[in-house]
Amino acid sequence: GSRPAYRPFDGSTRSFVYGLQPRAIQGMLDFDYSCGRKTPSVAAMIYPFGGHHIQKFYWGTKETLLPVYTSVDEAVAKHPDADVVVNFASSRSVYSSTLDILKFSSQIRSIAIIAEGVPERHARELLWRAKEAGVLVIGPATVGGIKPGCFRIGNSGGMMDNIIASKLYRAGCVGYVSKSGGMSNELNNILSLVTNGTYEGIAIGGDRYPGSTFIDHLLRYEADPQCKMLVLLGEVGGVEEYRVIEAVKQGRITKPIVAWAIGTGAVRACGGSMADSEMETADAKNKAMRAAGFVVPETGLVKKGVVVPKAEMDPPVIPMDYKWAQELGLIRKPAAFISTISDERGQELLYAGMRISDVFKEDIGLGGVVSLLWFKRRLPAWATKFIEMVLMLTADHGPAVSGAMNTIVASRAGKDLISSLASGLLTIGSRFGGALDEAASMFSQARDTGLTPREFVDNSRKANKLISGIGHKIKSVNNPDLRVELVKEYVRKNFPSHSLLDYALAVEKVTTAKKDTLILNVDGCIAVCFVDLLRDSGAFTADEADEYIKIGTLNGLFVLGRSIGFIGHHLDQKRLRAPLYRHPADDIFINMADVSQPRVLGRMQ
Ligand code: Q5B
Repeated sequence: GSRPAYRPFDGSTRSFVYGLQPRAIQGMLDFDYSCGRKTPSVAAMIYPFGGHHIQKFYWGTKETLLPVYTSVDEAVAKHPDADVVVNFASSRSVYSSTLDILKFSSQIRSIAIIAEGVPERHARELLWRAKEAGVLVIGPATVGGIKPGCFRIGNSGGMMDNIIASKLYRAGCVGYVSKSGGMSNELNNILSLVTNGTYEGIAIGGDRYPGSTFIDHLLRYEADPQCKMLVLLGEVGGVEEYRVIEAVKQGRITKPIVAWAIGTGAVRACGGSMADSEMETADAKNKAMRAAGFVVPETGLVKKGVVVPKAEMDPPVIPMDYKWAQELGLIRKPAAFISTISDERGQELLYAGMRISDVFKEDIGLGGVVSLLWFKRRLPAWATKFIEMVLMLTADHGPAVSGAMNTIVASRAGKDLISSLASGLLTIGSRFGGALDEAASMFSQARDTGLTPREFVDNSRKANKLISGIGHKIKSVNNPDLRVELVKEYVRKNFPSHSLLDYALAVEKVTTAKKDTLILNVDGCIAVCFVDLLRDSGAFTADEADEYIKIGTLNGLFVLGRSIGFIGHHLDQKRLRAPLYRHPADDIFINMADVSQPRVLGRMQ
């Protein structure tokens, strides 16, 4: 790249993020936007699983797309301008992925390794290989670092409000290096208060073998003319601070340097922060650094003219994330959906307010569940039993009915359960199985308007309208449908009233007198009984009863019941390994006009 070696990140740095880390990437993009960058610092993601795809992110108030590649190879080939990888691979896969990335060291010049718990053996080998290839490694076990106004590694710098408060959207003049990312946030804050802010900050990570150490970064800052002052935040454990002291003594570091080793009360801390000897204690380091002249110069750098104060600029406003704003109670929005029947958000699933455990404790049965989810109320036992009876009665009526046929044909065409079931269900309609709602409405209207059964039949005939719920292809007065008999028997015995059923049976008397197949069929019988239930159970108002008929509830009974049978037919065909069905051509009368010659309309002879 065009950047000098001492400046691995600047305002045009582009990177790859290894691993699926949408939150971290959004954080990097928000940072970029606040810096006034014209292009996002993340060029693409690399994730070996799930195939090549695209993910959406915010870019300020708008949205932008980032590709996800499955290999470093592809990413590098597609984005020759990217020279940094932020590697979020886990401690298990970080070794192999970093080796993979190092293969492209002619393009990738820096790698940040975020994973904690990388085996020391792996860390040391990676470190050695990176050094061979001349690649800068930051980490493992670090958030990475931040270059204000230019580039942010992953989550470095914390939340956006932190970034804005510490003015990290624009460069200051202080380069620092620390171990932990948490302490970096504190340093960013302090530097924004007592200096013109951070020029660059790197957290080298807490492991015993970091890819780069204090001295590596401080020497870069020393070489970088835009960095005017150095800060070192050391820790108890390790001897890296002494290498910095050496460099100051040798005159390799000449810029003013402020340093402190934290942990003066400790001999042991986390990760690499382990004091193995007297030299490694924080006290010893602080003493040595003081002796080497690490102090804040009395005369400020501004006075000396080393730092020329610049006018402050306001960063562009980054919109707050919707979820966050909502959590803070800053915004409200009308919900796009309303739902009133069930709720799974709490500890226990609720059906119309009833806990699922109570559904079983009180043994409300399938009829009880239907009454909760369809009618949002508990119905009396005679009613829920009736619902169950309907589901059982309508569960199947042999393979020859149109819906079962379609299920079977679809199943034999190789379709799956859902497709075959749907194929059967889509056959349910005004002639087959789906006549309940219309039957309920026709019979109740006729009765409510005071028509006698005969007048109702005559009026329908005059209007050329078939009465829904009347007629059957097979069943007749002489071959009665036993399902209908069972329903009638149950209703007569258990319902508080069955006036519409009685009216429908009077209608049946009239129609069967004309033709013995014009019986009150299973759809019609269930429908009129359900109207009796809705109207006279005491559980519904008259308006509610009418509404349930209008919104198509009753066909739901047949659909739900018959789904049991259609699924059975599908499984049956699969079990039988039934081959593809093709209807015999001799069973289809084909009558086709010959239209092979062009026909001219309206030509005068
Ligand atoms: N006529 C059911 O027709 C069927 C009349 C009528 C007045 C009527 C027919 C009909 C209304 C819809 C209905 C549910 C198509 C049926 C079900 C579930 C199932 C199925 C299974 C299962 C039967 C012959 C003569 C004609 C017609 C007159 C017919 N229906 N008049 N009101 N409703 N009903 N569907 O046998 O003078 O000769 O011209 O549409 O309730 O689907 O098991 O199969 O569980 O799966 O083909 O039980 O009734 O009779 O159409 O040749 O009519 O009777 O006008 O008079 P068919 P068509 P005309 S239960």
